[in-house]
Amino acid sequence: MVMQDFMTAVKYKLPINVIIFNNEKIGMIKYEQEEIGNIPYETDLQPFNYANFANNCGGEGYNATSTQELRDALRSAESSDVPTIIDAQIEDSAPLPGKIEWTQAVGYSKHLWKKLIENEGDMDMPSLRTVLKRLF
Ligand SMILES: Cc1ncc(C[n+]2csc(CCOP(=O)(O)OP(=O)(O)O)c2C)c(N)n1
Ligand SMILES: [Mg+2]
Repeated sequence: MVMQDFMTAVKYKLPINVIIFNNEKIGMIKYEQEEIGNIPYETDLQPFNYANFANNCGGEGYNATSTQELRDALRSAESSDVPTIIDAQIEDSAPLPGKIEWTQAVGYSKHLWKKLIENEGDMDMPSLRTVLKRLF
C-alpha cells in the first residue's frame, strides 16, 4: 500500500484500518545492508506524523506510544466508520531470523567491526578511531 491509496480508501468509504509499525526506518533494508557487512546507508526516515496524514485525508488518525494507547486506538478504529491509520511507535530492534547462515554471521561481524572503527554517535561508546587518537 502506498500513502495515496489511503485517500482512495476515504473516497470510496472502504472499511480499512491501517497499523504502521513506526520505527522511523526502512528497517529490513537496513538489516540487509548490515548482513552483507556494511554500515547502513540512507535507511533512516525523518519523523512523520502518519495520524495527521490520515486526518488530512478525511479519515481518522491515532498516535500510539504505549500499549494502553494502542489498545485505545484499536478500539476507536474498530468503531470508526471511516478509514483509519494507527501510527504505533515501536522499538528499533530486529528479531533474529529462525536460522542464521554462516555467510550472514560473517557479514554481520564485518558490519560490527566497521561500526566499531568508523561510526560516531550510533553507539554508547566512542569509535575505536577516537579512542586510538586519544591514546597516541
Ligand atoms: C513496492 C515495494 N518496493 C520496495 C520493496 C522492497 N522492500 C522490502 S522491505 C522494505 C522496507 C520496509 O520498510 P518499513 O515498511 O519501514 O518496514 P520495516 O522493515 O522498518 O519494519 C522495502 C523497501 C518492496 N517489498 N515492495
Ligand atoms: Mg520501518
